[in-house]
Amino acid sequence: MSAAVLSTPTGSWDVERVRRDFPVLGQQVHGHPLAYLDNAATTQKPQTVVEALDHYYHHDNSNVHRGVHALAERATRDFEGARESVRRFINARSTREIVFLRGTTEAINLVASSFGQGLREGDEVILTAMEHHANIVPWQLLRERTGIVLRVVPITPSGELDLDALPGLFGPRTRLLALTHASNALGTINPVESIIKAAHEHEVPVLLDGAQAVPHLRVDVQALDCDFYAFSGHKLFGPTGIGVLYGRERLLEAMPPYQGGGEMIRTVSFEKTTFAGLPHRFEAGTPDIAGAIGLGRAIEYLESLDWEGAMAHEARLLDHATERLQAVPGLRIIGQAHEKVPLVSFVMDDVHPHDMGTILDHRGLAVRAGHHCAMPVMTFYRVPATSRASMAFYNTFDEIDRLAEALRYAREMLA
Ligand code: C6P
Repeated sequence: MSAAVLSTPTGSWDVERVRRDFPVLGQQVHGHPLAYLDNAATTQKPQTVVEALDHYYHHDNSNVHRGVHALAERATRDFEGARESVRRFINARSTREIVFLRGTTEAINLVASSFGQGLREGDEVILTAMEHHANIVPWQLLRERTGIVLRVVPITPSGELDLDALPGLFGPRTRLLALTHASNALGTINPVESIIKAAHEHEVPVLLDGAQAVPHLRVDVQALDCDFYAFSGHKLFGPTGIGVLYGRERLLEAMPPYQGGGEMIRTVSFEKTTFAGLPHRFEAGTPDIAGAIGLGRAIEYLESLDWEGAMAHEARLLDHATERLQAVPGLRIIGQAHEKVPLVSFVMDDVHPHDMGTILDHRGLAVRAGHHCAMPVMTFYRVPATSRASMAFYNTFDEIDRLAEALRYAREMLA
């Protein structure tokens, strides 16, 4: 993360105090203290989130929007309260623009399926070469159904978007630009403000995949002026199974429902069904009530932190990790963008990332090995997989030092 993203240069982030909020971090793995460096896959949950889930199931468990009894009213109040927390967190104009779904994947599928119904053969959608499969495959499925054309912004060897190529990709049939705010495989933070501006000059709406951005950056959908923003609760210190699609109200209003069922209707007869208003029209069936409440609590927890201090700490962790890992013989960092979220993807000569992951695990270091659901990125760098250490504000410099030392050991063992 560069200084441009941060407003405090140093700060006094009390990492030990914050770690006490996450009891899971205190455990030993294979006889070593756990160093959890797989935060891009999923983040750990603070105690307060676990307590919110526990409280909900102990006291308030009920379906929402249906009952008139006390439990149903409490569940509905807290579920809708969580929606308001999400709205505030990303500064959406209205809770009508906040759709609860299972995660980023479902949010993008919703847009591809519903917004996609308005697309015709020959219409174009622009993606980038650094997308997660969640922002590729739904568009390919739409292509199979409708005959749309996909255009792809290439990437440069440093792992940044080749923005010189972007103007040439807009055309009279461009209907949407869908790109990641931050790459899960490279860490790159894309300059989305200028990209959105360029797209809007062509009257093209923009969807941002925010799965890796929301845990690390302040996201303000009005300031960004994006049209859709998708993210997952579990990467934001909340539960799995809950995610969010932000959609500009005018666009959501014009989109047909995604799934049919209860909750999303106003009236049903065999002749005709009318649909509920936003956002319920896109939330068919019983939602993940506990998950939404847990996400709301995660957001309240984040709001209680010194966010600038957290970001400054993450930036220092990234600098430290980059420096220490670069010094490991035979190690190559994949993704050296100027602006990055705190993750380092790397390969080591003659060592398969999966073997690497196993060695690290035996030293209590949790990293991810694989293609990270970003196979086009792997193809670009001509590697089958990478190892990836991804950090959060509760990680320590000592954990990074342990990682660097274990990598040297792994090289001696395996290379
Ligand atoms: N990336 C990772 O280890 P879901 O699974 O719906 O919560 O999120 C999908 C997704 C979409 N976009 C990006 C940029 C992502 O990083 C992810 C999830 C995890 O990198 C699991 S593959």
